[in-house]
Amino acid sequence: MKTLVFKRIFITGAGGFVGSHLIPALKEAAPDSELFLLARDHKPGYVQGDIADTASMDHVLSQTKPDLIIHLAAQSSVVAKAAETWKINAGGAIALAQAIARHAPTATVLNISSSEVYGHSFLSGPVNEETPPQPMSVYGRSKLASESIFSDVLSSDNRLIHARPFNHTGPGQDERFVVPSFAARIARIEKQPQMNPLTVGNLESRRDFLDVRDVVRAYRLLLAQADTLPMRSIFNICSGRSLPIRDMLDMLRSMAKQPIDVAQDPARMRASDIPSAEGDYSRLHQQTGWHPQIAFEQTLDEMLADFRTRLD
Ligand code: A2R
Repeated sequence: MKTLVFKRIFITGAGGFVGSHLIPALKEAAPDSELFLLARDHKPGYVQGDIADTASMDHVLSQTKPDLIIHLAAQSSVVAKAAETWKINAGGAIALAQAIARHAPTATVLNISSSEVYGHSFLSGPVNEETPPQPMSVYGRSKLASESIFSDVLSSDNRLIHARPFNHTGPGQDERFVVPSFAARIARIEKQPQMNPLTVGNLESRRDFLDVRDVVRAYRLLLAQADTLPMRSIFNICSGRSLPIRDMLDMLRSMAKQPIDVAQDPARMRASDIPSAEGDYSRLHQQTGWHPQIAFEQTLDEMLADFRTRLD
């Protein structure tokens, strides 16, 4: 894959789930570049800063002067408090965009948004980048706001790419999310059969699942071609098909070392506002040739193996 031309790369949210897969990929794609990894707390090897703090971002950007910013930091949980989600996702976009416009006015910016911006539009079928966003969650609304903030606040010489990844998962994701939640609990039942059955909520929703490593490869391909993109662009990153949560669970159950029973938990039963979320990634494919490469069975198998290892 093409080497990246950027020399000073600043990554927010570097210590999160996606960051843990992206940083090694960046080290390979840009072996001679300097990476500045932002973390909220003091940690060795990281630049400390609070994304939602204007002074903090101004200071950090004035010191690092990157030519590429990858903005992963977010309140990524859909169940977090509304004010906190707005503060980090929209407030963070303002603080970061302002600092970039001031200290890195010609840098390229990859803003990681979300498929959640489409919301209600999913009810009409697969969405592409021309589909009007109609977010139905605080998270989705805050991510859509972040897109507008970057577009408005950055300098016109900042090339800006908005990525809209769909549900991505893989080894290392924490149990707040549905796939690792099932995988982790199946690994526990294997160890402690008395924990059978697995309690579940609504399994009928369909989601467009991707392996995080395919998503990271899409980011890398977009960055490799950044100079050919318009100054403002948006890309869906998705598999192009939706899978019922029930099928995902059945795939995991078929990989388990013992029979896994399933019981519905009324406390977890919520009718989904979005019965099916499916995306169209034609634009990304036309631009970069990207297709998802990792079969979902492999993702699930590796996640189960990862939780088994952690339990050992
Ligand atoms: O809380 P920390 O120190 O672990 O850092 C998290 C970071 N973050 C912040 N960094 C600086 N200042 C803040 N106020 C702040 N709040 C959060 O964002 C963490 O490293 C990162 C989020 O990581 P995850 O929750 O694991 O998200 P994931 O799955 O890596 O998603 C990456 C992006 C996000 O924009 C999602 O909304 C999107 O992909 O799907």
